[in-house]
Amino acid sequence: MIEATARPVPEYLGEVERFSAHNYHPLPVVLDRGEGVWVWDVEGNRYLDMLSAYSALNQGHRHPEIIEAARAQLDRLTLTSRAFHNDQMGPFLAELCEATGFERALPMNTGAEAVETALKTVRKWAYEVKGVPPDQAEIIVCENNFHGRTTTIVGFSSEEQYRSGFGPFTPGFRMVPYGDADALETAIGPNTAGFLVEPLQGEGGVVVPPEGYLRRARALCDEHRVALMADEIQTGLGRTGRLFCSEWEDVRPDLLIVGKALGGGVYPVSAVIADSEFMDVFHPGDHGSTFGGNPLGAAVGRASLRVILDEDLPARADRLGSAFMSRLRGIDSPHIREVRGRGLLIGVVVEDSSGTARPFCEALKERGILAKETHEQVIRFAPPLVIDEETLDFAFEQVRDVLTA
Ligand code: PXG
Repeated sequence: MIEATARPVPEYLGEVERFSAHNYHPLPVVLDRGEGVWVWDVEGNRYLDMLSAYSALNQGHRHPEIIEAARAQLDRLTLTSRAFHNDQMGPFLAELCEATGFERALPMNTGAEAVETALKTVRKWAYEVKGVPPDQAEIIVCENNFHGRTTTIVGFSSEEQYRSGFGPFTPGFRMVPYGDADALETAIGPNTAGFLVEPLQGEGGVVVPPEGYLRRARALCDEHRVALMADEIQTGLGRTGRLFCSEWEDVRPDLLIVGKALGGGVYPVSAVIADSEFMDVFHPGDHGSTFGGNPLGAAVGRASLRVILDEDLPARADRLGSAFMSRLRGIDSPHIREVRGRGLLIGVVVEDSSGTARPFCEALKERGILAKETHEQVIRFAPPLVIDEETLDFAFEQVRDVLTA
């Protein structure tokens, strides 16, 4: 391996401060290597990655099979134009449909693009299939949602910071409280095209909706012919202890939106998956993406999906996550207000004098654990799903010591 010539940490931080837009506030750690659940900084310190790039690293850093698939594809063909076929996209989409039980899939790259694709699909379906009058389609979304950063998507965010300064926004969205099926029922009207929901809100602070919520939402969507869109970009592909979080309530959405871990931590790969009733609204030229379905992304997507299925990562997340969560619930600390989540997507709601979780994340970093607060007061623990018991024990001890110090 070629060792990078490491510079002092302040040089890296100063460079980013000087040349990067200031749209993030990262912990002051500079990483240069990763393997499995571990990452190393430029000084050679090792950390356990408990954030996993917001669940994009479910298979761990540089999973050998994914790296091998990427490498093999790099040596053959990386990008074609969608004006031609490539030999990877078809198998990728077939395997995705096979694994999820849907008829068709539309490949994109980032999560936000997949969400936008789902919104476009549902609007077009509303006009062409459901019969909503032109330009009248409405889409219902939830308070406290996170679906990405495009102007349309932040336009229906309830988070002031995500919206502020970015208007004017796309019309046609209506917001209801998350977890409240009665509010959803009230909001549905004759022009309602779709309902966009996270089966568990990740960015919103690891919020688990009340039992039965998704099932009732499914029933309401059926009753009123509304397309149910499940944003499983963060919750999908094993993270919550099921292949998809909607399975916790035996719900099959009309449109399944996936991203993040579909790229195995190697490459951005996302997709919207649905039956022909929805997907067949698209005709050549209606929608597209330069990179969506490219051979490198498709090869990486195939390997990423295969690893999740072959290693049964959903079952692993279920088993290890339940154990970790009950141990966290057993910590006697005045700082812990609540522990919540599913599988290996766990939020610890904390309270300290400063009112934020960041000091705890900084203390964890000193003990070799990388975690990040979401929504100021929630520490999210979401390690790669390939983590083992022993490493989780180590993580638990550090978390317990930091929260009881
Ligand atoms: N849906 C959900 C549920 C997500 O968590 C997206 C969509 C958007 O995916 P892309 O690939 O477009 O980022 C997410 C992303 C950030 C940030 O700083 C985003 C996420 C998590 C943490 C930070 O924008 N989740």
